[in-house]
Parts: sequence; C-alpha cells; structure tokens
Amino acid sequence: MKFKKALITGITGQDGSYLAEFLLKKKYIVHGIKRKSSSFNTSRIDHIYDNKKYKNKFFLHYGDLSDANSLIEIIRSVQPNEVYNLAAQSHVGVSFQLPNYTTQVNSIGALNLLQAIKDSGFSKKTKFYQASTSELFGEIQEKKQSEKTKFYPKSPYATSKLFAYWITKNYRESYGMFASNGILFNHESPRRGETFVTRKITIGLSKIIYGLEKCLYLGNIYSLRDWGHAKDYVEMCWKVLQFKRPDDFVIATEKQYSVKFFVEQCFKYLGIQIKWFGKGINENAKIIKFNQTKYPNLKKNMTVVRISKKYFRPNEVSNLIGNANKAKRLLKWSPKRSIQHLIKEMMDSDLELIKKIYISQN
Ligand code: NAP
Ligand code: G4F
Repeated sequence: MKFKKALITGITGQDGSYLAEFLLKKKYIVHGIKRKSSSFNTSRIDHIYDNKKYKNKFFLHYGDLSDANSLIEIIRSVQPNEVYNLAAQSHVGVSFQLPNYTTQVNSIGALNLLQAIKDSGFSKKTKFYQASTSELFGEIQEKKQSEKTKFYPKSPYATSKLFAYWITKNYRESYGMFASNGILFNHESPRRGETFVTRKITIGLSKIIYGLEKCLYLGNIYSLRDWGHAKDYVEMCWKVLQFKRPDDFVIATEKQYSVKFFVEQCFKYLGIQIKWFGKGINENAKIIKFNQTKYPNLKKNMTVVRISKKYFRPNEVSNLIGNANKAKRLLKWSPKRSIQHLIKEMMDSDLELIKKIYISQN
C-alpha cells in the first residue's frame, strides 16, 4: 500500500503540531519544515518525534519560507501529495513593529512555496493549502463574514495574508494547481502561543493563582472574536484538500464573545467571583469571593486584571464572526468543541504547567 505524503510548513506551531498528529493517524507520511532557531522550538512536536511508532513516518527538514532554495530542495526530495503552508509571522500586534519581515515571510514565503512546487514540475501532482485568515475581513463589510464578504485588511499581518490568499488563487487559475485557501477564524488550544490573548489569560490567571504574578494586563477587552478549537480546525485544513476541486472556505464557529467574557468565564471555571470597576484605561477587575483554602495566594479586593495602553494596536479589528455555511454544506463539517470545553482544557493545562514551575521554585 502506498501512503500519501504531506509536507507541513509551520509544523512547530500550534496548528502544525495538531495537523501532524491528525495526518499520522490517517496513515500519512508527514514531513515538516522547521526553521533554525537559537533555542529549542520543537516542544509541540517532540512527543511525535520521540514516538517509535512514527519512526519511519515523521521527518523534519531545516528550511525557511524566506529561503526559496531550501523550499525547492525539500519539495524535490519529499515529492509531497499535499503541502500545508501554515508557517507565518502570525502575531497581528507584532506585525505593526515588523511590517517588512511579516510581509517577507507571509507573502513572499507563500509565493516561494507555490513557485517551488511549480518549478519542481509538481503543479499537477501536489495539492496546496494556504492558511488564510479572518483578519482579511478586518473592518467588516458584512455582519457575518463569508467567502463572499469584501476584504478590508487592517494590519501589516492581514495585508501580507491578503497577498498570499490571492497568489494562491492566481496559481490555481494560471497553472491549474489544486491550490485552496482555508479562511480560518481564531482558534485556540493549550498549545496556543503565549502572547495571543486567550493563552495570555489562561497562563496569566494560573500565575496569579500560584502567587507568581499579581495582576494580568490586557489591551482592548471589548474586542469580539469567533473562537474555535485548533483540533477541530486542522481537520478542516485536511478536508479542504480532500474536496473534489480547489476552492476557498471560511471556517468558523459562528459564535462570538468578547475578550472580557473570556476572562470572566476563566474566573468562573476557577470558582472565583470578580467584579469590574472603572472605565476605559482605568477599568479593572477585583476578586470578590473565593475559597481561601483552595487559593492561599489570593486576597479579597485584590486587583487581578488591569488595562495597559501597551497592548492596544495602531489599528484594531474589533468585531469578527464567521458564516461557515459553505464548509458545513460542502465539507460536511461542524465544530465539535464549545468555548466552555476550550476554556476548561486551557485552564487545566496551564494550571498544571505553572504548578510545576511553582514547585521547582519552592
Ligand atoms: P503559530 O503557532 O504562530 O506557528 C507559526 C509557525 O510558523 C511556527 O512553526 C513558526 O516556527 C513558523 N515560522 C515562522 N516564520 C517562519 C519562517 N520564516 N519560515 C518557516 N517557518 C516559520 O501559528 P498558528 O496559530 O499555528 O497558525 C498557523 C497558521 O494559520 C499561520 O499561518 C497563521 O497566520 C494562520 N492562522 C492562524 C489562526 C489562529 O487563530 N491560530 C487563524 C487564522 C489563520 P517557530 O516555531 O520556529 O516560531
Ligand atoms: O489573540 P489575538 O492576538 O489574536 P488576533 O489578533 O485576533 O489574531 C489571531 O487570529 C487571527 C484570525 O483572525 C490569525 F490570523 C492570527 O494569526 C492570530 O492567530 O487578539 C485577539 C483580540 C484582539 O482584538 C486584541 O486587540 O484580543 C485583543 N487583545 C486585548 N488584549 C489582546 C490583548 N491581544 C493580545 N495578543 N494581547 C493582549 O493583551
């Protein structure tokens, strides 16, 4: 039996690690591109690499989206059936400070990869998935955003991803490549990068619980997002490439919550009652009721959340919610995990992580 080969860029990231697990379970041979880093960057995939079961099924290659030669080399040697381009400078806030770098990686990187497939003579053999994003909708032009909604990117990140979206379509139309865009709304997990807001909240509250920090500082807590679970969403990346033709799909839960709601739900899960005071930059949350025996490091009236100007962006996307009807209809998909499930999983995982750090320090 011949196994399918997949190549994943961004395999060391949140989605890359879940997608690798998903594809290995589907009996794929999985190749991943990791970039050179001065410190370890494989913690999300070490458990796969170390698993004897995957000894001849999981391979890592050094490469970088900004290094076209490395991509050509890898495509030629791997000859993948499917390429998932998940690598990116994926932080919207950071993209304002690194606009050029973000564009090099996210725009030119996607082009380099498409061109590597074409130049290697695999345009008709290799399917290509581009990790597009709900950030393309930015200043929203419709209440719920679908594949038909006009784009209005509001950051260097979103603008760079807009190029990647169009170049993917362009290679599909110009060279008959099976090249598709998954326009994914926010998706989170215990493996989410620590500077994205959901993980920042779950890790921040865990540190407060263990007395390692006193307060969590956030930016715009009134921002609204459509948050799904990364595990549900990587299944979609795969489904997008199994569809009978290349196409573009919005993937979303169609439910919307504020950052403030996410904070409140995390405290609720912990059994801690908080109350909000003040307005604007002075808004803050204090602890009102909690179990002192369970949480010895907390105090009544302790301020646990404050607002900091530092986390506001020069141009904010304050309202996103998707319409995933097309994916539901054509790919027979609907998300399995709720926001409550997500919060429980993330809080439990971060409490465990911070407990280990606390024990090692005491
Ligand atoms: P992530 O955790 O930030 O992972 C990004 C990955 O890209 C990491 O493996 C990173 O390597 C790699 N990378 C960065 N620059 C690279 C370069 N120059 N060459 C090669 N690899 C590079 O992101 P994610 O949350 O998994 O998201 C996956 C993709 O989906 C990204 O393209 C993101 O923009 C897009 N997306 C994400 C969401 C979401 O809510 N998560 C929603 C829509 C779209 P290191 O580990 O070495 O840093
Ligand atoms: O968690 P975030 O940084 O995610 P954002 O900007 O929505 O981008 C993520 O989702 C996109 C899909 O729509 C992806 F394409 C992208 O790669 C990334 O994965 O911020 C969410 C919201 C924003 O409105 C932000 O301003 O939370 C607000 N926020 C409030 N305080 C904060 C903070 N965001 C961060 N990162 N840190 C804060 O302290």
